[in-house]
Amino acid sequence: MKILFIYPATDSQAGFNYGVAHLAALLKQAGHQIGFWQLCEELAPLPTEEQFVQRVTREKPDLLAFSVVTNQWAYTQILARWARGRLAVPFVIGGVHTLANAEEILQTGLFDYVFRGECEDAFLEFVRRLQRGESVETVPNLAYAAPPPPGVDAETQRRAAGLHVRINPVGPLPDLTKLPRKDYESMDFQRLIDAKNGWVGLMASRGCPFSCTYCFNHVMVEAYKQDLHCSFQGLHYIRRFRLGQMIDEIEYLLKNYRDIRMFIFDDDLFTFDTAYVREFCAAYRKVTDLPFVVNAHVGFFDDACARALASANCRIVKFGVESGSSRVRRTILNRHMTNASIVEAIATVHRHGMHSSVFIIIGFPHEQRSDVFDTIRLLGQAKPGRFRWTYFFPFPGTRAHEISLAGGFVNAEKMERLKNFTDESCLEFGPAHDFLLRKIGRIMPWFVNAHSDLPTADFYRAQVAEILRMDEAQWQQAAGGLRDRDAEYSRRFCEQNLSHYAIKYNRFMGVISDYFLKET
Ligand code: B12
Ligand code: SF4
Repeated sequence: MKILFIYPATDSQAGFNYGVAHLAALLKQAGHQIGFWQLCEELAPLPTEEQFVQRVTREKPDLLAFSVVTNQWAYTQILARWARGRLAVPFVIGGVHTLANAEEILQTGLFDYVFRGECEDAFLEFVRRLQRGESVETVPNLAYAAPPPPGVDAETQRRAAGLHVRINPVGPLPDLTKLPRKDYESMDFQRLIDAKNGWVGLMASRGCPFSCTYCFNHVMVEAYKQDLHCSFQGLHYIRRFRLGQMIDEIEYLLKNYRDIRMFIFDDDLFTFDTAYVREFCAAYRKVTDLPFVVNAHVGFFDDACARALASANCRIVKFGVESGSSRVRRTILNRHMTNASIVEAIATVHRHGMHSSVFIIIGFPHEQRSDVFDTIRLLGQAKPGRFRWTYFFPFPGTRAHEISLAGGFVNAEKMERLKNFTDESCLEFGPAHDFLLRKIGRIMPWFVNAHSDLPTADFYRAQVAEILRMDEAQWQQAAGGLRDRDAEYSRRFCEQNLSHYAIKYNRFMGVISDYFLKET
């Protein structure tokens, strides 16, 4: 069979879809053909309706298979609507969005089959059964609409009473050590490497031991525990690829693709096991000296771990900090760590000569003005190499979504419309806090500089005071020019060799000048 994967990624950075690359590898191994189309402006202009329909019909797939995260759901429906009725093959959808939304997806009538969770085993079985003309009804992880009663067509039933949906339990999580290498060939991988300036993503593990309220991990764990009737331990949620698999993959990439400059390990928690980190780093050093990036956790990071990473040329260690308010972390996010441990983890990275990067979110439900300034003060004190900030976006199905709804913070229209979390918040707090968030969200590095002991702090304190004094009309006039002003101030301070954070690489990243001056 030919399976054409559609990966909508509009208004988003170009990224590698590991999930589909794994599915594709297994399907190919079983003799199927793969097509893959990533719809992302960074790679090519988005197609018109005619162009979309032409290409999907020209490829003559037997299955159209969408891979979807929540912020692509609105666009995915448009694509499916364009193709529906003009391509007489089953429409299948999988990806993180489906886990908590299978019923809603099926009720649109746009998809025949929904897959939930990690689908390596289940999707292969589904395709096998389809090919043999067997019933797919009992395939694990599958959700579908039951056939309407005789004499009623599905569309009539959907409009009248809603489809009757069946959601099968998920099967056990796939054993990563048995998976073949990802299918890079079908993903037009060189184009992705070039679009990402030589940065190549990898994952050495899946799963995370934490259950932060805004993250998909607790949704996955709950669904799997419920369907498989097991405990967290029994689930074996945290799984790793064999070291040999990882090293083979790195060697394969270096041999078959050009211009790779950096590996990024996208594991939720690369530093979960220090012994593994040491082992990995020793093996990595033997095959390449290319720099790499990992995600760590303040609670799983120490001197030994940092030393091992630095010895293998790890360049950047990333931490999810999210908020500098311990109240918000504890009561809204279910993240238990102290500000002192965050400062120490960042200092450890720097002591070992690496660059630190932290994720920051503003606009949490029940957030006060003082919480946002706690975050800014923490950044000013810890001085990470860079910080990436976004507005909070509570994904449906997560506890954070329930908290946001119960508090009456959600603007449903914005939630449906927003494809990224950097332009505006989909929560509403009242005019004063909303206005503050818009100001900080536009030019966060100035606030951090102003709350630091950097030599430029006084200058930025004056700029921040001016911004905080502005009323709506003054803000409207000034906001559009702030990023240019930031670049101009930064140029001036760089000439004088004075440390400061400035917006760099993308419009929601603050980077310390000591780092980007070395890079140029
Ligand atoms: C790497 C990564 C990225 C990469 C690549 C994205 C990608 N699709 O691979 C980049 C950096 C580009 C990225 C960007 C974003 N990401 Co991201 N990302 C991840 C991360 C860390 C790993 C994804 C992964 O590969 N997992 C492992 C694979 C095996 O799982 P999988 O992709 O879910 O695929 C399996 C199943 O879903 C299923 N499946 C998937 N597709 C299909 C299709 C079919 C037909 C079938 C049958 C099954 C199926 O089978 C797969 C194999 O088991 C996850 C967190 C995580 N640990 O999963 C977040 C995550 C997916 N990202 C998230 C978010 C929010 C984003 C951004 C919106 C961030 C932003 N602010 O811009 C963007 C949106 C990207 C877009 N497409 O628009 C959220 C999504 C939440 C949600 N409800 O949608 C996640 C879950 C993180 C989180 N903590 O909640 N991301
Ligand atoms: S630590 Fe990170 S990956 Fe793990 S549950 Fe929390 S947000 Fe998700």
